[in-house]
Amino acid sequence: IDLSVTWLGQTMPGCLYNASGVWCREEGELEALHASAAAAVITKSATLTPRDGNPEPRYCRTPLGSINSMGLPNRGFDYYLDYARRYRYGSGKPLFLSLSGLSLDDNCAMLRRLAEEGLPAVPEVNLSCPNVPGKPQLGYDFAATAEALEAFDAAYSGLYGVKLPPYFDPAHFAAMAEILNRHPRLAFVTCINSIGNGLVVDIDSEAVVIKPKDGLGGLGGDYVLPTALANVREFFRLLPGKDVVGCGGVKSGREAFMHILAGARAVQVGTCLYHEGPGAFSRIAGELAMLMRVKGYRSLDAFRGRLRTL
Ligand code: RRO
Repeated sequence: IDLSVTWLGQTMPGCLYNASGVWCREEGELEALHASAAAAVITKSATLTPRDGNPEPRYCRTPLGSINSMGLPNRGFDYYLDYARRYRYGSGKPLFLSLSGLSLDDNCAMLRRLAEEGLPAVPEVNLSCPNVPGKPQLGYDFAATAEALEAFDAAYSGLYGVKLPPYFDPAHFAAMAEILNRHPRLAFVTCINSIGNGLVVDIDSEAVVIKPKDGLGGLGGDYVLPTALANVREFFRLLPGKDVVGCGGVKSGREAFMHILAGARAVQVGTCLYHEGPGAFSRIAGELAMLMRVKGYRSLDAFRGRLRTL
């Protein structure tokens, strides 16, 4: 069974890697991902300067997944750029740098720095952080997203991707796709970031479970799988010539299979990785390979996007 994926001009050894934010803030974590069965590595969303993030508790596991309001804690762009300079690209595992500037100027400054260095690392610009108080998710503002993509094109000369928030209406899928399709060097979209501003309530304490924003936070895990699949499917159909990276609710080979059937080129693992650690990648890859064997599929190309309708 062949789980390799060819995209962005290279072939990576599998289809699974981490969702940005999980197990990727520190060099030691990134190296553990690189040493694991993950097929690629993406760094924690970077801002121009380091941030401590929101007050704790800011992450909570729940029976159906997770809620977080981390608030973009990260070591700052220079730390991840330095890691990218030293990364072992020869392993065949691509390195993605997630960028989440607090302004359009900050995002463009980071993209220009990356372009100057000429590194093979690929940017995934985060248009969908739900957790910085006072900063709305850019991906929900279509005019601002259109303006941002024009500026990214001017700042960066290579292929890049964006991390999108979940959308919930066909009119929004169509409007965002029309904007994204104006940009040939936008090579991929990652669907989805957490479902923003959910609220988890604990009955015993009669309280919220995380401190920032009076308990509101981004949902991940089982809660988000159907929403993630819908976003992967719709953008797969609406963005011909671009790749869709599936992210949301993957905890076994079964959900990875669903994402690929919906059209995903590669699949990211967030909440499950947070709870299980990098050993999750070999387990999920093994389960996916077993499911493919049972179904008679020998490569991901044999079923990618071939979801049937009734
Ligand atoms: O750091 C966070 O709070 C965070 C970010 Br930047 C994001 O994009 N998605 C998320 O669930 N949390």
